[in-house]
Amino acid sequence: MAQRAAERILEPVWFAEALLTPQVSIGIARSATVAPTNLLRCADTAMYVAKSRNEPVAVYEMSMDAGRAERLALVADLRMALDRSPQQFELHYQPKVDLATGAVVSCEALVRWHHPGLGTLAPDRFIPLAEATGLIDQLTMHLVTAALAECVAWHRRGHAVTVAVNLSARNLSNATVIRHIGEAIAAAGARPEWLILEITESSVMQNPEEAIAALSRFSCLGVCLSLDDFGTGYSSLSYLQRLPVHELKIDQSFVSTLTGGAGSDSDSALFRSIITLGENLNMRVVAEGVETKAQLDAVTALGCQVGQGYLISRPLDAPTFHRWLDDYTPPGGRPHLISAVA
Ligand code: G
Ligand code: G
Ligand code: MN
Repeated sequence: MAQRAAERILEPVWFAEALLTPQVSIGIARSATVAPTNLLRCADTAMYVAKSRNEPVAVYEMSMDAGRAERLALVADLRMALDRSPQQFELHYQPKVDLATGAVVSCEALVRWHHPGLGTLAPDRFIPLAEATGLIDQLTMHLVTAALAECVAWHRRGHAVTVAVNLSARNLSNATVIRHIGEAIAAAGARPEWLILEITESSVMQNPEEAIAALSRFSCLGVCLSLDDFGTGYSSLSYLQRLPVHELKIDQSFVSTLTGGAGSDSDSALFRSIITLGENLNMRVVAEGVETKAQLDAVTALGCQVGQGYLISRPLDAPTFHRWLDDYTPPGGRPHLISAVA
């Protein structure tokens, strides 16, 4: 029955001139194997397993509870770390350079969690949990404060480098986050335009009207807004025009297909179109995930203004990034960065 229901739900439907393809996950628990008071909880667990397996239906088994217990323990640790030892969350910084001059203009702050028992966890291990439990607001506010403190230190050392922090879709629906960020900028002695907030295109498009309203309030603070993973989130172009966004970050999947020989293939046609779109909407265009010299030359030749990626540097911890900035050879000393425009 569940299979049949799933097949029916998965059929595409027309709605307001758009063809929608629904997704469905069904969890089943059977009273033969589960106590009546636990039926709903176990069906819920099975439903999440179905989701994670990308299958429409899953039937509860006892082994599924192992993952659930682990998840609950991690949420408890997350809550505790945020309240008592936020220093467990560490930001790494990855530079973004001006492609015409080679100058470092900004960097993206990327969080890691040094978990006391599990070692260092990447963001995809705990950001989704923080989002699902509402802890993401507290985490984001902590990280913005930490990133601003670093940014002020770079400016004191003579490096005019801005800092970008990633926001989750959920952060947009909490007015407290906006107020806190305004206060954090003032408390750090930073200028609002030193802070860039990155939000993925797909999370903006989850609820564009709400996103436009929230981003407008952020924009009033004077911070810079950046549309992350651009090209993968199916933006409606009319919304894009209304978004108070200053920067488009072209998703790295577009950059990785550029193999040099710019202008010859359809990949660079897409890339060029996004750059033209950015120009016409008065947005700065950043290429993410630049890994090779050929990609760097290609994105520069295609008119992209800013580049970020392993070729320039991997994300670095704060002291290493500080030294990297001090040692970075100024433009001209990095001819490979400007070869493509010469
Ligand atoms: O850091 P990594 O290099 O593995 O980043 C993986 C993903 O995690 C990226 O898509 C990045 O946007 C996201 N991410 C990293 N740090 C943060 C953060 O502080 N907040 C949110 N919401 N996402 C983050
Ligand atoms: O989604 P977001 O754009 O915030 O993600 C940044 C992510 O991309 C981080 O996980 C970061 O470590 C990763 N990243 C940064 N530069 C490169 C690169 O040159 N190549 C690849 N494959 N990943 C990169
Ligand atoms: Mn990002």
